[in-house]
Amino acid sequence: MPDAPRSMLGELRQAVLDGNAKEAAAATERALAAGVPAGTLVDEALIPAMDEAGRLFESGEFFVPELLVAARALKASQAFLTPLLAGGPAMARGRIAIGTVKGDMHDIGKNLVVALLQGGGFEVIDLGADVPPERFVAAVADDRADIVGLSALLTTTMLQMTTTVRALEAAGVRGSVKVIVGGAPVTQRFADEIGADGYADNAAAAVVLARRLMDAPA
Ligand code: B1M
Repeated sequence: MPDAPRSMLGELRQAVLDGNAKEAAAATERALAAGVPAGTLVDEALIPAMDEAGRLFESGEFFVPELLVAARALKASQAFLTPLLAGGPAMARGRIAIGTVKGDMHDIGKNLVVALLQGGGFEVIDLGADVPPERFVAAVADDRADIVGLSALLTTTMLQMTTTVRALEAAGVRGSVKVIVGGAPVTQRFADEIGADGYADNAAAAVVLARRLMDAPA
């Protein structure tokens, strides 16, 4: 990549880390105008910025307020990128209800998954963050979702994935829906243990997985 776009990625990364929403939006607009693809801005500026914020949090240099303003700056950038990422063909590949599980407020990664699923031709019901199991059940029973997507970023809230799968079983709708799971602490092994139909470790892989599950017999 030429030097100018590379330095633009650095500017965006820094604006997010500084929690400067105005500069994050401006840096995003500059980079897009210079032809840097939206996906590159996500992969090489936004995700590394949040990884760095996580490292600074662990080392005691960042506290929750710094994480919050960094997340707000990231969302200022994401507002420009989401329509570009979601701009794929509307092919109605299937209906996916997705949310971050109960007790978990982290929604940046989930929002990326939503954008790429929309770009991949899925109809997405975005349930938001801190979603109780009964809301996922209703998305299947009432809104007839083909797939339920569960995101979790905390080792503690991963357990809500188990609770949600059990709630789908108890409501008698587990057989009519595929369940996919993801989020930083989640693994394929955990997905297998809780009886999920699939695990994806990033947003692009979630789209591939959802397509594969829609093609598979129920
Ligand atoms: Co929090 N937080 N946080 N946090 N936070 C983490 C997750 C943590 C790892 C930081 C750390 O200690 N290093 C740590 C968790 C430790 C653990 O449980 N193992 C942590 C903690 C401890 C906490 C609090 C408890 C802090 C406190 O209050 N003392 C608190 C909990 C609040 C709650 O949820 N109840 C808390 C709060 C927050 C903020 C609100 C301040 C903010 C979130 C803002 C928001 O999301 N709106 C925040 C942030 C920003 C982070 C870090 C720094 C960044 C997370 C992020 O957005 N990553 C994070 C450290 C880190 O991850 N490096 C951290 C970027 C994002 C693109 O990646 O979400 O992993 P990710 O999504 C990826 C994949 O995982 C995957 O695709 C995405 C894109 O590729 N994916 C899926 C995600 N969902 C998927 C679903 C799928 C498939 C793939 O299918 C359905």
